[in-house]
Amino acid sequence: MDRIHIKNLEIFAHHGVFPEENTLGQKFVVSATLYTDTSGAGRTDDLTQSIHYGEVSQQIQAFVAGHTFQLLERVAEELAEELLLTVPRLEQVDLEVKKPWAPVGLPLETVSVEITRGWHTAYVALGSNLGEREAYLNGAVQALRETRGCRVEQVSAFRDTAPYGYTDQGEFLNGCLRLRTLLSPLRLLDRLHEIEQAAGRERKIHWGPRTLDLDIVLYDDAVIDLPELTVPHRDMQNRDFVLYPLEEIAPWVRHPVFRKTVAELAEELRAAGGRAEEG
Ligand code: A4P
Ligand code: MG
Repeated sequence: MDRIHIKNLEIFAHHGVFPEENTLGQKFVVSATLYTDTSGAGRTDDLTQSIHYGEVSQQIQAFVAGHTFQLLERVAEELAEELLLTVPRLEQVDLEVKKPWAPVGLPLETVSVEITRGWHTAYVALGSNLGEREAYLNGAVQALRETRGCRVEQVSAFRDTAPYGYTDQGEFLNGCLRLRTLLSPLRLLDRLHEIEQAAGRERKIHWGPRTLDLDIVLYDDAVIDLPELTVPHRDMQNRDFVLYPLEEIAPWVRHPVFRKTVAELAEELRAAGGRAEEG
């Protein structure tokens, strides 16, 4: 993607772990690379189709001078989030925060922290088969809309589905949504668990009845294999109640392991009779 650079912006501010740093202050030097599509502005000469580096420089200055944190890591993290939440068209940012006068007691040129943060696209499957099922699913969509760093872009229709796996339970209502998010996969999972808890979710029977189940189906092209998180969802290719709503909002998205589109996976499942057992 195209990039706009702001290099070595000097800012007097008060970050540091020593109390003297917080009172006296010192020089910080910030560099930012802003990722955005500049081609529209490139063709039209219209600044509103790009990012105004002057305004962003002012914003960086005001933010870094206007807060007091202990760690450079925190300065960088908070500043990246502020920029990504407020600067239109900003997809990703690389930030380096340098502290040339860091009180290290040795003749070094500078210390710095450098991070990359950006917007990601995740697909979340929603399910409920207890109580007011539709209200639980709508509540989850609303909770995600209200989550800082989350933008719900599209929600599929909700459909009734027969229980899969443990079949001695009521019908499910299932759907799927597309999310733009600043949250990492594990932070998104934590947030989904919080929303499930708030909906009165109790974990009793594996695959058993639940007021609300929220699963991360896809997260960018990420392939994640951790004890607490598997992405893409390990069984999505066998689940009509995941694939069909997903197909409605993202038929062209490609499974990063099978290298097939969602529409292709859905077609294969239909050809196999609509539902397979866990593979
Ligand atoms: N976990 C791992 N990967 C993920 C992921 N991609 N997204 C971990 C979300 N969580 C993930 O899940 C257990 C643990 O899986 C989580 O703590 C998380 O760390 P859980 O929701 O606590 O327990 P569960 O739901 O009973 O087990 P499981 O295996 O997640 O069940 P599923 O796969 O969610 O299936 N039939 C129909 N028609 N519709 C349904 O929605 N859902 C299920 C539950 C069964 N049958 C169904 C439906
Ligand atoms: Mg689950």
